[in-house]
Amino acid sequence: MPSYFLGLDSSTQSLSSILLDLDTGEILDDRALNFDEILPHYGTTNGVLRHSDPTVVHSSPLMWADALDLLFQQMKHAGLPLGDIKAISGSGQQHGSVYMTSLAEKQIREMDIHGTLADNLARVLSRPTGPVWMDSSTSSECDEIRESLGGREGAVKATGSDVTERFTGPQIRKFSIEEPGAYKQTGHIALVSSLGSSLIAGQISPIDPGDGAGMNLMDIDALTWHSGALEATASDLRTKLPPIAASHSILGVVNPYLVMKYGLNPAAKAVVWSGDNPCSLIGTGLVKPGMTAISLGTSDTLFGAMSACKTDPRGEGHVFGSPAGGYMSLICFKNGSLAREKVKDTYGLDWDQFSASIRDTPVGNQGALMLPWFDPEIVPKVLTPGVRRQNLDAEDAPANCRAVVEAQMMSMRLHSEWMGEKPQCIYATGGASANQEILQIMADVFAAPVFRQETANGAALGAALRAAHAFKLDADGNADWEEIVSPFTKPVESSKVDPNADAAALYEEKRKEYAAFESAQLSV
Ligand code: XUL
Repeated sequence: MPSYFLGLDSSTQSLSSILLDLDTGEILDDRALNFDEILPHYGTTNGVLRHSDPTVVHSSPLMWADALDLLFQQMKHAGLPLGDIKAISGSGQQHGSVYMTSLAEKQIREMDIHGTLADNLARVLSRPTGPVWMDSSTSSECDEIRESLGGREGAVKATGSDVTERFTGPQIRKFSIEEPGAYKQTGHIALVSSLGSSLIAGQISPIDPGDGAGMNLMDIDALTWHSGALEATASDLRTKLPPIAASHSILGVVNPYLVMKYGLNPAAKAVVWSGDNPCSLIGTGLVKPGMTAISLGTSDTLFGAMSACKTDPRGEGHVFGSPAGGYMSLICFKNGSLAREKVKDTYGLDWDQFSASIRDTPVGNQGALMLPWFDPEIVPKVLTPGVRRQNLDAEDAPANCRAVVEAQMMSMRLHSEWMGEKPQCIYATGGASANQEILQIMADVFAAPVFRQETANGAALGAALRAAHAFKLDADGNADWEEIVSPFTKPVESSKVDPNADAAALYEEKRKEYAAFESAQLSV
Protein backbone atom coordinates (compact mmCIF):
# COMPACT_ATOMS: atom_id res chain seq x y z
CA MET A 1 0.00 0.00 0.00
CA PRO A 2 1.35 3.45 -0.86
CA SER A 3 2.35 5.84 1.92
CA TYR A 4 -0.11 8.67 1.36
CA PHE A 5 -0.75 11.18 4.12
CA LEU A 6 -3.24 14.04 4.19
CA GLY A 7 -2.81 17.37 5.98
CA LEU A 8 -5.65 19.87 6.32
CA ASP A 9 -5.37 23.50 7.34
CA SER A 10 -8.44 25.27 8.65
CA SER A 11 -7.09 28.80 8.56
CA THR A 12 -8.64 32.23 8.81
CA GLN A 13 -9.58 32.67 5.18
CA SER A 14 -9.59 29.18 3.73
CA LEU A 15 -9.48 25.44 4.23
CA SER A 16 -6.59 23.89 2.36
CA SER A 17 -5.07 20.46 2.04
CA ILE A 18 -1.91 18.71 1.02
CA LEU A 19 -1.76 15.07 0.04
CA LEU A 20 1.76 13.70 0.04
CA ASP A 21 3.53 10.50 -0.84
CA LEU A 22 6.13 9.78 1.83
CA ASP A 23 7.89 7.13 -0.28
CA THR A 24 8.57 9.33 -3.30
CA GLY A 25 8.80 12.69 -1.52
CA GLU A 26 6.12 14.06 -3.85
CA ILE A 27 3.16 16.31 -3.16
CA LEU A 28 0.28 14.68 -5.03
CA ASP A 29 -2.31 17.36 -4.46
CA ASP A 30 -2.40 20.86 -3.01
CA ARG A 31 -5.73 22.71 -2.94
CA ALA A 32 -7.60 25.41 -1.08
CA LEU A 33 -11.18 26.56 -0.66
CA ASN A 34 -11.75 30.19 0.14
CA PHE A 35 -14.52 30.60 2.73
CA ASP A 36 -15.94 33.90 1.41
CA GLU A 37 -16.15 32.48 -2.11
CA ILE A 38 -17.47 28.97 -1.57
CA LEU A 39 -19.65 29.59 1.46
CA PRO A 40 -20.90 33.15 0.96
CA HIS A 41 -24.10 32.55 2.96
CA TYR A 42 -22.08 32.65 6.18
CA GLY A 43 -21.49 36.33 5.43
CA THR A 44 -17.78 36.41 6.24
CA THR A 45 -15.27 38.91 4.90
CA ASN A 46 -11.79 37.44 4.71
CA GLY A 47 -13.15 34.51 6.70
CA VAL A 48 -14.39 36.49 9.68
CA LEU A 49 -17.48 38.25 10.99
CA ARG A 50 -16.86 41.84 12.01
CA HIS A 51 -18.76 43.72 14.64
CA SER A 52 -19.41 47.44 15.10
CA ASP A 53 -16.74 47.23 17.81
CA PRO A 54 -13.52 46.65 15.79
CA THR A 55 -12.01 44.62 18.61
CA VAL A 56 -14.72 41.93 18.33
CA VAL A 57 -14.01 39.38 15.58
CA HIS A 58 -15.83 36.04 15.31
CA SER A 59 -16.26 33.28 12.80
CA SER A 60 -18.61 30.38 12.25
CA PRO A 61 -17.73 26.80 13.25
CA LEU A 62 -20.48 25.57 10.91
CA MET A 63 -18.66 27.21 8.01
CA TRP A 64 -15.45 25.36 8.90
CA ALA A 65 -17.38 22.08 9.08
CA ASP A 66 -19.11 22.73 5.75
CA ALA A 67 -15.77 23.50 4.14
CA LEU A 68 -14.47 20.09 5.26
CA ASP A 69 -17.30 18.34 3.44
CA LEU A 70 -16.77 20.45 0.32
CA LEU A 71 -13.04 19.78 0.31
CA PHE A 72 -13.48 16.01 0.58
CA GLN A 73 -16.14 16.19 -2.14
CA GLN A 74 -13.74 18.07 -4.40
CA MET A 75 -10.92 15.63 -3.75
CA LYS A 76 -13.22 12.71 -4.47
CA HIS A 77 -14.40 14.29 -7.73
CA ALA A 78 -10.81 14.99 -8.71
CA GLY A 79 -10.23 11.22 -8.50
CA LEU A 80 -7.63 11.42 -5.75
CA PRO A 81 -6.75 8.09 -4.10
CA LEU A 82 -8.59 8.85 -0.86
CA GLY A 83 -8.87 5.13 -0.09
CA ASP A 84 -5.07 4.86 0.07
CA ILE A 85 -4.51 7.54 2.71
CA LYS A 86 -2.84 6.02 5.78
CA ALA A 87 -3.34 8.90 8.21
CA ILE A 88 -4.81 12.38 8.37
CA SER A 89 -3.89 15.28 10.59
CA GLY A 90 -4.62 18.96 10.50
CA SER A 91 -3.83 22.46 11.51
CA GLY A 92 -6.15 25.15 12.80
CA GLN A 93 -5.88 28.89 13.17
CA GLN A 94 -4.81 29.26 16.79
CA HIS A 95 -6.82 30.54 19.76
CA GLY A 96 -10.31 30.48 18.17
CA SER A 97 -12.89 28.61 20.25
CA VAL A 98 -16.02 26.56 19.66
CA TYR A 99 -18.73 26.05 22.29
CA MET A 100 -20.85 22.90 22.39
CA THR A 101 -23.41 21.38 24.72
CA SER A 102 -22.76 18.18 26.67
CA LEU A 103 -24.50 16.27 23.87
CA ALA A 104 -21.50 16.93 21.62
CA GLU A 105 -19.67 13.74 22.53
CA LYS A 106 -22.56 11.45 21.53
CA GLN A 107 -23.44 13.48 18.42
CA ILE A 108 -19.87 13.42 17.12
CA ARG A 109 -19.49 9.71 17.87
CA GLU A 110 -22.76 8.76 16.25
CA MET A 111 -22.97 11.08 13.28
CA ASP A 112 -26.02 11.15 11.11
CA ILE A 113 -24.59 10.45 7.70
CA HIS A 114 -27.70 11.75 5.95
CA GLY A 115 -26.81 15.22 7.11
CA THR A 116 -23.56 17.12 6.62
CA LEU A 117 -20.84 17.62 9.22
CA ALA A 118 -22.30 21.09 9.77
CA ASP A 119 -25.82 19.67 10.26
CA ASN A 120 -24.45 17.37 12.95
CA LEU A 121 -22.47 20.12 14.61
CA ALA A 122 -25.41 22.56 14.50
CA ARG A 123 -27.36 20.26 16.83
CA VAL A 124 -24.82 20.70 19.62
CA LEU A 125 -23.50 24.25 19.38
CA SER A 126 -24.15 26.28 22.52
CA ARG A 127 -22.86 29.47 20.88
CA PRO A 128 -23.51 30.03 17.18
CA THR A 129 -20.23 31.80 16.48
CA GLY A 130 -16.93 31.90 18.33
CA PRO A 131 -14.16 34.46 18.73
CA VAL A 132 -11.04 34.01 16.60
CA TRP A 133 -7.45 35.15 16.99
CA MET A 134 -8.23 38.59 15.53
CA ASP A 135 -10.51 39.37 18.47
CA SER A 136 -8.90 41.75 20.95
CA SER A 137 -11.92 42.58 23.07
CA THR A 138 -10.84 40.93 26.32
CA SER A 139 -8.47 43.45 27.94
CA SER A 140 -10.34 43.58 31.26
CA GLU A 141 -10.52 39.77 31.44
CA CYS A 142 -6.77 39.65 30.72
CA ASP A 143 -6.11 42.06 33.59
CA GLU A 144 -8.14 39.94 35.99
CA ILE A 145 -6.53 36.63 35.02
CA ARG A 146 -3.05 38.21 34.99
CA GLU A 147 -3.54 39.50 38.50
CA SER A 148 -4.54 36.06 39.76
CA LEU A 149 -1.45 34.55 38.17
CA GLY A 150 0.88 37.01 39.89
CA GLY A 151 1.21 39.64 37.18
CA ARG A 152 2.85 39.44 33.77
CA GLU A 153 5.91 37.61 35.02
CA GLY A 154 3.79 35.01 36.79
CA ALA A 155 1.59 34.50 33.75
CA VAL A 156 4.55 34.11 31.38
CA LYS A 157 6.21 31.65 33.75
CA ALA A 158 3.03 29.62 34.21
CA THR A 159 1.66 29.51 30.67
CA GLY A 160 4.53 30.61 28.36
CA SER A 161 2.79 33.87 27.45
CA ASP A 162 1.47 36.98 29.09
CA VAL A 163 -2.32 36.87 29.36
CA THR A 164 -3.24 37.93 25.85
CA GLU A 165 -6.49 39.26 24.38
CA ARG A 166 -6.84 36.71 21.58
CA PHE A 167 -5.86 33.69 23.70
CA THR A 168 -8.68 31.30 24.47
CA GLY A 169 -8.71 31.61 28.28
CA PRO A 170 -9.58 35.33 28.37
CA GLN A 171 -12.10 34.73 25.56
CA ILE A 172 -13.77 31.99 27.62
CA ARG A 173 -13.83 34.25 30.66
CA LYS A 174 -15.55 37.02 28.68
CA PHE A 175 -18.19 34.57 27.42
CA SER A 176 -18.80 33.20 30.90
CA ILE A 177 -19.31 36.72 32.25
CA GLU A 178 -21.39 38.13 29.39
CA GLU A 179 -23.51 35.05 28.70
CA PRO A 180 -23.58 33.00 31.92
CA GLY A 181 -26.61 30.98 30.76
CA ALA A 182 -24.98 29.90 27.48
CA TYR A 183 -21.71 29.22 29.31
CA LYS A 184 -23.58 26.95 31.70
CA GLN A 185 -25.11 25.14 28.73
CA THR A 186 -21.61 24.55 27.37
CA GLY A 187 -20.34 21.08 28.11
CA HIS A 188 -17.37 21.08 25.76
CA ILE A 189 -15.05 23.79 24.50
CA ALA A 190 -12.92 23.06 21.44
CA LEU A 191 -10.22 24.95 19.59
CA VAL A 192 -10.41 25.24 15.80
CA SER A 193 -7.83 22.46 15.69
CA SER A 194 -9.58 20.13 18.11
CA LEU A 195 -12.93 20.67 16.38
CA GLY A 196 -11.21 19.57 13.16
CA SER A 197 -9.70 16.47 14.71
CA SER A 198 -12.99 15.63 16.46
CA LEU A 199 -14.86 15.69 13.14
CA ILE A 200 -12.19 13.65 11.37
CA ALA A 201 -11.90 11.12 14.21
CA GLY A 202 -15.61 10.91 15.04
CA GLN A 203 -14.89 11.46 18.73
CA ILE A 204 -14.06 14.39 21.00
CA SER A 205 -10.40 15.12 20.41
CA PRO A 206 -7.75 16.15 22.91
CA ILE A 207 -5.79 19.36 22.39
CA ASP A 208 -2.07 19.12 21.65
CA PRO A 209 0.58 21.17 23.56
CA GLY A 210 1.27 23.24 20.45
CA ASP A 211 -2.22 24.68 20.36
CA GLY A 212 -2.91 24.25 24.08
CA ALA A 213 -0.16 26.76 24.83
CA GLY A 214 -2.16 29.40 22.97
CA MET A 215 -4.89 29.41 25.60
CA ASN A 216 -3.21 30.83 28.74
CA LEU A 217 -4.56 27.70 30.41
CA MET A 218 -1.75 25.17 29.99
CA ASP A 219 1.20 24.72 32.34
CA ILE A 220 4.05 25.34 29.90
CA ASP A 221 6.49 23.11 31.82
CA ALA A 222 4.22 20.19 32.69
CA LEU A 223 2.11 20.36 29.48
CA THR A 224 -1.08 19.76 31.47
CA TRP A 225 -3.92 22.13 32.38
CA HIS A 226 -2.76 24.72 34.91
CA SER A 227 -5.13 24.62 37.90
CA GLY A 228 -4.52 28.25 38.89
CA ALA A 229 -5.18 29.46 35.35
CA LEU A 230 -8.35 27.37 35.04
CA GLU A 231 -9.66 28.76 38.33
CA ALA A 232 -8.78 32.34 37.40
CA THR A 233 -10.60 31.99 34.08
CA ALA A 234 -14.07 30.55 34.61
CA SER A 235 -16.02 28.22 36.87
CA ASP A 236 -16.07 24.47 36.13
CA LEU A 237 -13.71 25.01 33.24
CA ARG A 238 -11.78 21.77 33.74
CA THR A 239 -14.91 19.72 33.07
CA LYS A 240 -15.49 21.51 29.77
CA LEU A 241 -12.02 20.98 28.33
CA PRO A 242 -10.69 17.81 26.72
CA PRO A 243 -7.36 16.40 27.93
CA ILE A 244 -4.02 17.55 26.51
CA ALA A 245 -2.28 14.85 24.51
CA ALA A 246 1.04 14.68 22.65
CA SER A 247 1.03 16.00 19.08
CA HIS A 248 1.72 12.53 17.73
CA SER A 249 -1.34 10.97 19.37
CA ILE A 250 -3.44 8.74 17.19
CA LEU A 251 -7.08 9.05 18.18
CA GLY A 252 -8.16 5.93 16.35
CA VAL A 253 -9.44 5.28 12.86
CA VAL A 254 -11.21 7.96 10.84
CA ASN A 255 -14.87 8.81 11.27
CA PRO A 256 -17.08 6.23 9.46
CA TYR A 257 -18.88 9.26 7.99
CA LEU A 258 -15.79 9.95 5.85
CA VAL A 259 -15.47 6.32 4.88
CA MET A 260 -19.08 6.11 3.71
CA LYS A 261 -19.27 9.48 1.99
CA TYR A 262 -15.84 9.85 0.45
CA GLY A 263 -14.39 6.36 0.33
CA LEU A 264 -11.66 6.79 2.90
CA ASN A 265 -9.97 3.63 4.10
CA PRO A 266 -11.76 2.47 7.28
CA ALA A 267 -8.32 1.68 8.74
CA ALA A 268 -6.92 5.17 8.05
CA LYS A 269 -5.68 6.80 11.24
CA ALA A 270 -6.88 10.11 12.66
CA VAL A 271 -4.01 12.03 14.27
CA VAL A 272 -4.62 14.89 16.70
CA TRP A 273 -4.50 18.33 15.02
CA SER A 274 -2.32 21.21 16.14
CA GLY A 275 -2.24 24.98 15.71
CA ASP A 276 -1.23 26.51 12.41
CA ASN A 277 2.01 27.90 13.78
CA PRO A 278 3.23 24.63 15.33
CA CYS A 279 2.28 22.92 12.06
CA SER A 280 4.11 25.55 10.02
CA LEU A 281 7.20 24.92 12.17
CA ILE A 282 7.20 21.33 10.92
CA GLY A 283 6.15 22.27 7.38
CA THR A 284 9.10 24.64 7.20
CA GLY A 285 11.45 21.89 8.36
CA LEU A 286 12.35 23.54 11.68
CA VAL A 287 12.60 20.33 13.63
CA LYS A 288 15.91 21.34 15.22
CA PRO A 289 16.55 24.37 17.43
CA GLY A 290 18.25 27.46 16.01
CA MET A 291 16.39 27.94 12.75
CA THR A 292 14.04 30.88 12.11
CA ALA A 293 11.10 31.21 9.77
CA ILE A 294 8.81 34.04 8.81
CA SER A 295 5.36 33.16 7.60
CA LEU A 296 3.60 35.81 5.56
CA GLY A 297 -0.06 34.93 5.92
CA THR A 298 -3.18 36.78 7.06
CA SER A 299 -1.02 37.53 10.08
CA ASP A 300 2.75 37.61 9.75
CA THR A 301 4.49 35.37 12.22
CA LEU A 302 8.11 34.88 13.13
CA PHE A 303 8.96 31.59 14.76
CA GLY A 304 11.71 29.16 15.57
CA ALA A 305 12.39 25.89 17.37
CA MET A 306 13.90 26.10 20.87
CA SER A 307 15.36 23.36 23.02
CA ALA A 308 14.53 25.02 26.33
CA CYS A 309 11.56 27.11 27.23
CA LYS A 310 12.85 30.72 26.88
CA THR A 311 10.14 33.31 27.49
CA ASP A 312 9.80 36.96 26.49
CA PRO A 313 10.10 39.25 29.54
CA ARG A 314 8.13 41.97 27.70
CA GLY A 315 5.33 39.47 27.18
CA GLU A 316 4.96 40.16 23.44
CA GLY A 317 6.31 36.84 22.25
CA HIS A 318 4.98 33.40 23.04
CA VAL A 319 6.24 29.93 23.77
CA PHE A 320 4.27 26.97 22.44
CA GLY A 321 4.95 23.24 22.53
CA SER A 322 6.67 22.06 19.35
CA PRO A 323 5.16 19.02 17.67
CA ALA A 324 8.75 17.77 17.24
CA GLY A 325 9.31 17.90 21.02
CA GLY A 326 10.66 20.81 23.04
CA TYR A 327 9.32 24.27 22.37
CA MET A 328 8.86 26.92 19.74
CA SER A 329 8.91 30.69 20.00
CA LEU A 330 6.38 32.78 18.16
CA ILE A 331 5.60 36.41 17.60
CA CYS A 332 2.44 37.28 15.76
CA PHE A 333 1.86 40.54 13.90
CA LYS A 334 -1.78 40.94 13.04
CA ASN A 335 -1.36 43.47 10.24
CA GLY A 336 0.23 41.05 7.78
CA SER A 337 -1.31 40.28 4.39
CA LEU A 338 -4.42 42.23 5.30
CA ALA A 339 -2.34 45.39 5.69
CA ARG A 340 -0.42 44.80 2.43
CA GLU A 341 -3.72 44.17 0.68
CA LYS A 342 -5.26 47.32 2.16
CA VAL A 343 -2.41 49.43 0.78
CA LYS A 344 -2.60 47.71 -2.62
CA ASP A 345 -6.37 48.20 -2.81
CA THR A 346 -6.32 51.79 -1.54
CA TYR A 347 -4.29 52.79 -4.58
CA GLY A 348 -6.17 50.50 -6.96
CA LEU A 349 -3.08 48.39 -7.71
CA ASP A 350 -2.64 44.71 -8.53
CA TRP A 351 0.20 42.70 -6.99
CA ASP A 352 2.54 43.30 -9.94
CA GLN A 353 2.04 47.04 -9.60
CA PHE A 354 2.56 46.75 -5.84
CA SER A 355 5.90 45.01 -6.47
CA ALA A 356 6.86 47.52 -9.16
CA SER A 357 6.19 50.32 -6.67
CA ILE A 358 8.67 48.75 -4.26
CA ARG A 359 11.26 48.40 -7.03
CA ASP A 360 10.75 52.00 -8.11
CA THR A 361 11.28 53.50 -4.65
CA PRO A 362 14.68 53.79 -2.94
CA VAL A 363 15.75 51.57 -0.05
CA GLY A 364 14.84 53.42 3.14
CA ASN A 365 12.02 55.28 1.37
CA GLN A 366 13.75 58.66 1.83
CA GLY A 367 12.99 58.62 5.52
CA ALA A 368 9.29 57.87 5.16
CA LEU A 369 7.80 55.76 7.95
CA MET A 370 4.46 54.04 8.40
CA LEU A 371 2.99 52.25 11.40
CA PRO A 372 0.60 49.93 9.52
CA TRP A 373 -2.01 49.51 12.23
CA PHE A 374 -4.99 49.08 9.93
CA ASP A 375 -6.47 46.65 12.44
CA PRO A 376 -5.83 46.62 16.20
CA GLU A 377 -2.27 45.31 16.41
CA ILE A 378 -0.98 42.45 18.55
CA VAL A 379 2.74 43.37 18.59
CA PRO A 380 3.13 46.01 19.77
CA LYS A 381 -0.24 46.05 21.45
CA VAL A 382 -2.46 48.69 19.79
CA LEU A 383 -6.16 48.50 20.56
CA THR A 384 -7.21 51.67 18.72
CA PRO A 385 -6.42 51.03 15.08
CA GLY A 386 -5.24 53.68 12.66
CA VAL A 387 -2.31 54.05 10.28
CA ARG A 388 0.33 56.50 11.41
CA ARG A 389 2.68 58.19 8.91
CA GLN A 390 5.87 60.23 9.29
CA ASN A 391 7.46 62.00 6.30
CA LEU A 392 5.02 60.02 4.18
CA ASP A 393 2.36 61.54 1.94
CA ALA A 394 -0.81 59.43 2.11
CA GLU A 395 -1.39 60.20 -1.59
CA ASP A 396 1.99 58.80 -2.68
CA ALA A 397 1.10 55.25 -3.75
CA PRO A 398 4.61 53.85 -4.44
CA ALA A 399 6.04 55.22 -1.18
CA ASN A 400 3.14 53.72 0.81
CA CYS A 401 3.70 50.29 -0.78
CA ARG A 402 7.34 50.34 0.28
CA ALA A 403 6.48 51.82 3.66
CA VAL A 404 4.11 49.04 4.69
CA VAL A 405 6.64 46.30 3.94
CA GLU A 406 9.60 48.14 5.47
CA ALA A 407 7.51 48.73 8.60
CA GLN A 408 6.49 45.09 8.89
CA MET A 409 10.08 43.86 8.58
CA MET A 410 11.55 46.44 10.96
CA SER A 411 8.85 45.68 13.50
CA MET A 412 9.58 41.95 13.28
CA ARG A 413 13.29 42.54 13.78
CA LEU A 414 12.73 44.91 16.67
CA HIS A 415 10.24 42.77 18.55
CA SER A 416 12.16 39.51 18.13
CA GLU A 417 15.29 40.73 19.88
CA TRP A 418 14.28 38.91 23.10
CA MET A 419 14.96 35.59 21.38
CA GLY A 420 18.67 36.38 21.73
CA GLU A 421 20.53 35.40 18.59
CA LYS A 422 19.99 37.26 15.33
CA PRO A 423 18.90 34.69 12.73
CA GLN A 424 21.71 33.38 10.51
CA CYS A 425 19.25 32.65 7.77
CA ILE A 426 15.49 32.90 7.39
CA TYR A 427 13.01 30.56 5.75
CA ALA A 428 10.11 32.47 4.24
CA THR A 429 6.75 30.81 3.84
CA GLY A 430 3.10 31.80 3.35
CA GLY A 431 1.32 33.32 0.35
CA ALA A 432 3.32 36.56 0.17
CA SER A 433 6.66 34.72 0.21
CA ALA A 434 6.25 34.44 -3.56
CA ASN A 435 6.94 38.17 -3.74
CA GLN A 436 10.63 38.80 -4.45
CA GLU A 437 10.53 42.46 -3.45
CA ILE A 438 9.16 41.60 -0.01
CA LEU A 439 11.87 38.97 0.47
CA GLN A 440 14.60 41.46 -0.47
CA ILE A 441 13.42 43.92 2.18
CA MET A 442 13.28 41.02 4.67
CA ALA A 443 16.90 40.03 3.85
CA ASP A 444 18.11 43.63 4.09
CA VAL A 445 16.34 44.45 7.35
CA PHE A 446 17.53 41.22 9.05
CA ALA A 447 20.94 41.36 7.34
CA ALA A 448 20.57 37.65 6.67
CA PRO A 449 19.96 35.51 3.59
CA VAL A 450 16.36 34.48 2.99
CA PHE A 451 15.24 31.24 1.35
CA ARG A 452 11.77 30.62 0.04
CA GLN A 453 10.02 27.36 0.88
CA GLU A 454 8.63 25.60 -2.15
CA THR A 455 5.15 25.20 -0.76
CA ALA A 456 3.51 28.37 0.41
CA ASN A 457 1.12 26.23 2.46
CA GLY A 458 3.49 25.27 5.27
CA ALA A 459 0.72 24.63 7.79
CA ALA A 460 -1.09 21.99 5.69
CA LEU A 461 2.26 20.45 4.73
CA GLY A 462 3.28 20.37 8.39
CA ALA A 463 -0.01 18.68 9.24
CA ALA A 464 0.55 16.01 6.58
CA LEU A 465 4.11 15.44 7.83
CA ARG A 466 2.82 15.17 11.40
CA ALA A 467 0.36 12.53 10.22
CA ALA A 468 3.24 10.62 8.59
CA HIS A 469 5.41 10.92 11.70
CA ALA A 470 2.66 9.74 14.05
CA PHE A 471 1.82 6.84 11.78
CA LYS A 472 5.46 5.72 11.50
CA LEU A 473 6.05 6.12 15.22
CA ASP A 474 3.04 3.97 15.94
CA ALA A 475 3.86 1.34 13.33
CA ASP A 476 7.66 1.09 13.78
CA GLY A 477 8.19 2.35 17.33
CA ASN A 478 10.44 5.13 16.05
CA ALA A 479 10.32 7.89 13.47
CA ASP A 480 13.09 10.30 12.58
CA TRP A 481 11.80 13.84 12.12
CA GLU A 482 14.60 15.00 9.86
CA GLU A 483 14.23 12.02 7.59
CA ILE A 484 10.50 12.64 7.29
CA VAL A 485 10.55 16.39 6.72
CA SER A 486 13.70 16.91 4.64
CA PRO A 487 12.44 15.74 1.19
CA PHE A 488 9.52 18.15 1.50
CA THR A 489 11.03 21.15 3.20
CA LYS A 490 14.34 21.80 1.47
CA PRO A 491 14.37 25.51 0.71
CA VAL A 492 14.50 26.37 -2.97
CA GLU A 493 18.27 26.89 -3.50
CA SER A 494 17.68 29.25 -6.40
CA SER A 495 15.35 31.34 -4.27
CA LYS A 496 18.16 32.57 -2.02
CA VAL A 497 17.95 36.32 -1.52
CA ASP A 498 21.17 37.79 -0.15
CA PRO A 499 21.13 40.95 1.89
CA ASN A 500 22.65 44.00 0.25
CA ALA A 501 25.34 45.37 2.60
CA ASP A 502 24.50 49.05 1.98
CA ALA A 503 20.78 48.45 2.41
CA ALA A 504 21.40 46.47 5.60
CA ALA A 505 23.51 49.32 7.03
CA LEU A 506 20.79 51.81 6.13
CA TYR A 507 18.09 49.73 7.86
CA GLU A 508 20.28 49.40 10.95
CA GLU A 509 19.89 53.18 11.35
CA LYS A 510 16.32 53.36 10.12
CA ARG A 511 15.26 50.77 12.68
CA LYS A 512 16.15 53.20 15.44
CA GLU A 513 13.96 55.87 13.83
CA TYR A 514 11.16 53.34 13.50
CA ALA A 515 11.51 52.35 17.16
CA ALA A 516 11.38 55.99 18.25
CA PHE A 517 8.30 56.69 16.08
CA GLU A 518 6.59 53.57 17.37
CA SER A 519 7.26 54.32 21.01
CA ALA A 520 6.13 57.94 20.60
CA GLN A 521 2.87 56.78 19.01
CA LEU A 522 2.29 54.13 21.65
CA SER A 523 2.45 56.72 24.39
CA VAL A 524 -0.04 59.08 22.69
C1 XUL B 1 -0.73 33.22 16.55
C2 XUL B 1 -1.90 33.83 15.90
C3 XUL B 1 -2.12 33.64 14.43
C4 XUL B 1 -3.17 32.59 14.22
C5 XUL B 1 -3.74 32.60 12.82
O1 XUL B 1 -0.62 33.50 17.89
O2 XUL B 1 -2.73 34.44 16.53
O3 XUL B 1 -0.94 33.33 13.77
O4 XUL B 1 -2.67 31.33 14.56
O5 XUL B 1 -2.88 32.30 11.87
